[in-house]
Amino acid sequence: MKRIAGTVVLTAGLFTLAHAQKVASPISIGVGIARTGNVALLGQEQVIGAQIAEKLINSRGGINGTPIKVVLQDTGGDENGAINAFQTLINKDRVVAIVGPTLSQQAFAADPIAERAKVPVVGPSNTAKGIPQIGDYVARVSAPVAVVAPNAVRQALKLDSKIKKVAVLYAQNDAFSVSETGTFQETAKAQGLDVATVQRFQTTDTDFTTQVQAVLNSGAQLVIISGLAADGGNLVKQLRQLGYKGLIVGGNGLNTSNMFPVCQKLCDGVIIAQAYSPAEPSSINQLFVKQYRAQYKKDPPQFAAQAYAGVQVVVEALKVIDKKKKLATWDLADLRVELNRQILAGKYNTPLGQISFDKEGEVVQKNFYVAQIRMKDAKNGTFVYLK
Ligand code: 1QQ
Repeated sequence: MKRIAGTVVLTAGLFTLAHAQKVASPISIGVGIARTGNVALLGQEQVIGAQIAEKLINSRGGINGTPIKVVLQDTGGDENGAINAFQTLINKDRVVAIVGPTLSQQAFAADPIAERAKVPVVGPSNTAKGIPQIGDYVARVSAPVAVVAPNAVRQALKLDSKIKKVAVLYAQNDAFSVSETGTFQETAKAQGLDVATVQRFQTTDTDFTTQVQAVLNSGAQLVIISGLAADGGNLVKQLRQLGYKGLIVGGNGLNTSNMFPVCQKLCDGVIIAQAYSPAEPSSINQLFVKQYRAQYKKDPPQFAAQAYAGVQVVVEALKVIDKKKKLATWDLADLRVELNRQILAGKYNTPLGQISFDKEGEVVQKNFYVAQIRMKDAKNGTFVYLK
């Protein structure tokens, strides 16, 4: 309580509505991803995926006739940004669930906020080990690096069976990169390769001369990078500029054409495993591809497809709940709890193919792929899917 000019003024907090909050139409689904900073190189594709989902789902009747609204909050690239975005989505926007954040590094900080508030989180791109185990309310549609990343190494060996020595580099300040390099190093050893050097860097680094020199000195015939798009792109560029000629495997953080302006023509040849293929024949994927192509004149990338799948999973779970008891009659807190249960129980035909979740919220997905970057010129390139 404050006293102003002799009058008692109650602080705003005391006026907070004590009665339960109902669920409003349109149904608000939170999307908390990076729209600014370097991590937006990855997050931009997620915004597109979520927006296409909103449009397509509403054009097909929303949730049994009730439209959805995708509420975007920018997480920026760090933990605090993700925590703030999650708090806004939960308390101010009052979303039923959150699709986000962009990085595992952010998920380990922000997901516990949603967990405590009992708000379901569907990770659209968090691939580090341990994400679903953050809590009961945390699931992901992004297959873990432990499953996805080995495919890229096996593909590199298919392209060049003479590879014996590999150099591994990773961003030591990023949880996903640390997790992914663990998988890459185990895979290399399991394939009988000699890990000749392991080099560390920061996602904020721009100069990689020391690391590249170590790679060149090691005599590596394959370089494997776990980092994010800006640092990863610069590292690829400097490897080539300083004379490295062998194959390069990039991890999931390099999995975007938004890296092309960084390494330009020198991006050519980078091999990256994929949890999505535009060629996936399901009708929902073909619809998604059509929408994406109509707007962007190219095939959709993995991060857009995964964000689409994240929104879709929430919507389909809501449809099931709504059929039993109309969403408008639910208490928001109760609906969030029921929605979490239903998300984990369902099977979904998504652009990623058919997916479901195990009881911890880990995605169960069948098909994985490997693509190689092909640059036409300094600006334009494509991800060519390999057999
Ligand atoms: C993670 C990732 C990122 C590179 C995706 C954007 O896989 O942080 O888990």
